[in-house]
Formats: sequence, C-alpha cells, structure tokens
Amino acid sequence: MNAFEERLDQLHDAYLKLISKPNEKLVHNNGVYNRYKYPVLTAAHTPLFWRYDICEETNPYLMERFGINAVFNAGAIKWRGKYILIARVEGVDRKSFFAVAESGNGIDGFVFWPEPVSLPQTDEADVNVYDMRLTQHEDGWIYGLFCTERRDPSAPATDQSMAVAACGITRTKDFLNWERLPDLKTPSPQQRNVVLHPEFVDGLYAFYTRPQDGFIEAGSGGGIGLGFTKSIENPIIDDEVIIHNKVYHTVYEAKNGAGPAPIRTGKGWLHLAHGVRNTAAGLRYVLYMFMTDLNDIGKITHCPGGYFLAPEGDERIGDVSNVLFCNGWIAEDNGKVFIYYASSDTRMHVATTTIGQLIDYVVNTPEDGYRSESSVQKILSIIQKNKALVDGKYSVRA
Ligand code: M1P
Repeated sequence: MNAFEERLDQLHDAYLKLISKPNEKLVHNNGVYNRYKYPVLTAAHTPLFWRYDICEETNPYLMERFGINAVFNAGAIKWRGKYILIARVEGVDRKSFFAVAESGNGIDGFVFWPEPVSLPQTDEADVNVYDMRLTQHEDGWIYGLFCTERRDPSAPATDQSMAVAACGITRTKDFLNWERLPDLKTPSPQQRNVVLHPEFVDGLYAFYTRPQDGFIEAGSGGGIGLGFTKSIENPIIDDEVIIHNKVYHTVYEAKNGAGPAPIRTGKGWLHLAHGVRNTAAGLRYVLYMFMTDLNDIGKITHCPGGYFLAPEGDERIGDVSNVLFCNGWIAEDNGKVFIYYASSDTRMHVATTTIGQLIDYVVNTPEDGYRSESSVQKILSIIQKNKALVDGKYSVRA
C-alpha cells in the first residue's frame, strides 16, 4: 500500500468511526429535556466523496478539493421510519446549500445521503440559501421554506455586504425531487425565518413570518408575524400581523423568529422560537417557547418567561459564538420529541423530551414579569408553597 492509499484508508476509517460513534444522554436537572454528549452532525460528517478527489493521478497529495466549514440549522422530519435532517451545509467559500442526513434512532448514526440537494432556481438565481423549515402540510406535500439571499440591487459598488433576504419555497415527496415555487411576497422589504403552518386555516395557507427593515437589523420590523395566502403557487401575503413582538429587557429584546413548524397538542400549538439580545460580546441567541390557541393560531395562550435552551459549554464557541438556533424538531406518536438545534452556527445537536413535559413547561412556567421585583415575588410564592409541604423535612438551604 503506498502513502496515498494509506492516507485514504486513514481518512475513511476516521469517517466511519465518527458516524458510528454512539451518543450518550446527559443528565440535566431542570427536568424539561436531556441534552446529548456529542453533536449529531458536524462538518466532518460530510462524505469524503464530496470533499476529496480520490484519484491519485489528479490529486497526488490527497488534498481536500472542496472544504466544508460547518453543518448547522437543520430542518427535521420523521419519514418512512427514519429521522431525517435537512442541514445547512456551508462550504469554506461561505456558500450554504442543503443536504439530507438520516438516522435510525434520531440521536446518533446520522449519515448524509450521497449527494447534496440540487435546488431548482427561480428566474432570479439564489446567491446563498439556508435554514430550511420542513412542514408536512395537510395538502399532501412536504414543504421546505428557506432563506434565499441576493445582493441588494440598490447597493453601491463600494458596499459588497448589503443583501436582501427573502423566503424561498420548495416542495417534495421524497427529498430527491424538489419543485421550486415562487418566493413569498410580503409587505416587508426583507424576510427570514418564515415557517409554513401544517394545516389550512379557513382554506388558506398560513405562514409565520419575520418582517425586518434591514438584512441584519430587524429595525422597526421584527417580531413573529402571521399572514395568509390563498395560493401556494403564487404566494402573496397582503397583511402581516405580529403575534409575538420584541420586548425590552427580555431574551427577545433585539429580534426573534419562529423555529420549526408548530406541533399540535391537545392543549394548543407548541412553538419553539429564537430570541436575540445584544451584549457587549455581541448578539446572544437563545431558544424560547410559547403556545397558541387551537382555534385561533394568532392568539398566544402561554409564554414562559426567559429561555428554554441556551448555549452551554462547547456550544458557546463557533463561527458565530453564543448562538443556539433551531429550525427542526420531530414529535412522535408515542409523545417523544427530538429537538434538533445548532450551536454557534457550527454544528447540530439533539435534545430529547416529551409532549407531556413540553406542555407542562409551557403552561406552568411563570411568564416574564418584566421587572426584577416580579421575579422575586415568583420565587417567594414557590418558597411559600414548599414550606407548607415539607414540614421541616429539608433544611432551609435546600
Ligand atoms: O448567526 C445567527 C443566526 O442569524 C440569523 O438569524 P436571524 O435572522 O434571526 O438573525 C440567520 O442567519 C441564522 O441562520 C443564523 O444562525
């Protein structure tokens, strides 16, 4: 075996070891969910065939010919018994694209399908695409809504960073063949984090939106909006109503955005979203939850105060540090829920919980009181209740 073949074998062995590494559930004391020790997808999970030309003649050093920088912000769905993630894969050239990975148990063993998704284009070609939300709609299609980004046509030549973000729409039945529909039109100049509701509402398609003035800043826009359109083939929203706004001194002070498509439960629709605030160290993205009314999806019935999931340990570090982002979760018929979240725009993780735990969390966690004094009052009421129960069994320091 020559040096080239030896190196190829080593690369292959390391890849096989990575994709077959069992994950380990971590104990978490908050009782709401469990994290897992290892990320479920990273740049190193992408197939060697994507990155290396394995012909000794044309690639004698066996160099990476196409480097992958990160794998994150994946949409999720259970399909034909498999846990499917459609990840945002970002090359070292900063362009993202989509690729499907599957696992038999949802917590480890995720393997990418052999080829990334070849996304059909509209008349206006995408420059960068990312963050696909999958919705199994009651019309029979699986929709993928994503952000399509293009250079702002009004940008002066001296500014090569001004962009316009819009909601691209594609649909599939097998994740191999994708039909591209026109981009969503809304009253807002920019859109990101748009999500399709899984059911018709009065015969209309319902979209959760995130209007924003600029590419980065939500500006006078922001908040999670709700809008309706009659046709998905010509999707136009005339009115966007904000159902959950930015609020001063909360975890969604600077901006927020819908996560994956909501989950229907007996108590209401469960939503997972991200909230952003600014700090001296830059933006901090955390995940929070709320519930909407089954008969009025624009009405929030419960919203626990604070974050549900925030960056912890190694999750804090990455290309864009201090970020958790989620656009994919899977709820099974047995009540188990798999939350697929990305850390710091770099890698994908899973957390597991149940519908029962999420409902309890959303319904019984106190809402944000918007003032320090209100936080103290909430703690005092918990203490009072506990005191009445324990009758001296636990020490006051418990
Ligand atoms: O870098 C953090 C996130 O920033 C954007 O989210 P939002 O539109 O809410 O600011 C997105 O680009 C997202 O992909 C990214 O993870």
